[in-house]
Amino acid sequence: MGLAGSAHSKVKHARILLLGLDAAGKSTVLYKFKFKEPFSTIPTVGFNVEMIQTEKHLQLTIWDVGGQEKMRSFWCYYFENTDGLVYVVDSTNKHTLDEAKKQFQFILQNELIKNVPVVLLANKQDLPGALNADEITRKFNMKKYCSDRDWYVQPCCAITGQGLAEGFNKVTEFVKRSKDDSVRFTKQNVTLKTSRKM
Ligand SMILES: Nc1nc2c(ncn2[C@@H]2O[C@H](COP(=O)(O)OP(=O)(O)OP(=O)(O)O)[C@@H](O)[C@H]2O)c(=O)[nH]1
Ligand SMILES: [Mg+2]
Repeated sequence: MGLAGSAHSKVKHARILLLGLDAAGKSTVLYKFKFKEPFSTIPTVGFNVEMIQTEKHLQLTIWDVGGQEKMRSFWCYYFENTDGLVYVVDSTNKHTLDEAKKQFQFILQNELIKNVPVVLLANKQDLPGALNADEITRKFNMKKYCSDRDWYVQPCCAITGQGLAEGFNKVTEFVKRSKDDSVRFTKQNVTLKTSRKM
């Protein structure tokens, strides 16, 4: 895990995976955040990918993978080298929340996603009956299932764009922190190895 960058550019790149069940609002999130304009979507077959610069020196490559049932078995092919996971849920749909939780926990168990920071977007907050961030946190058992990583639950509305900047700022902060930690860890390892030789 880490940020990629070229020797000639100061801009680092992080790979962000945008997952969630079909109709959770992933593509609406992606295009509203990128273009700041209303966007009408169709169900994603395969994936969409967009690059968005969230900071002067950091570019996120965001992979939005279709969430229909037949697509979910392909999610794992996108896991490698992921720096941050953004998981989108339809906070109003009581019928699909259990399945959304099951799929979420299944993703977290994958070795390739181990320790990858998570932002859960509690989407569709504009609709009546939407569970709020606290309710989603409890429903998804975040404290237990994300105890090995940075995590955050951000309420949002992909139609108006409310909450999206906050959600992606959080993932940016987490990714940068995990990069700093991995550099520190590498340096520590080098020091340990060097001191063992002496
Ligand atoms: N009211 C409301 N509708 C939303 C919101 N976000 C998305 N939608 C609607 O939800 C529907 C599905 O949105 P998509 O972005 O296509 O969902 P998706 O998660 O990309 O779905 P797949 O591509 O099938 O995995 C669309 O009709 C959107 O307009 C929201 O915050 N509020
Ligand atoms: Mg889509």
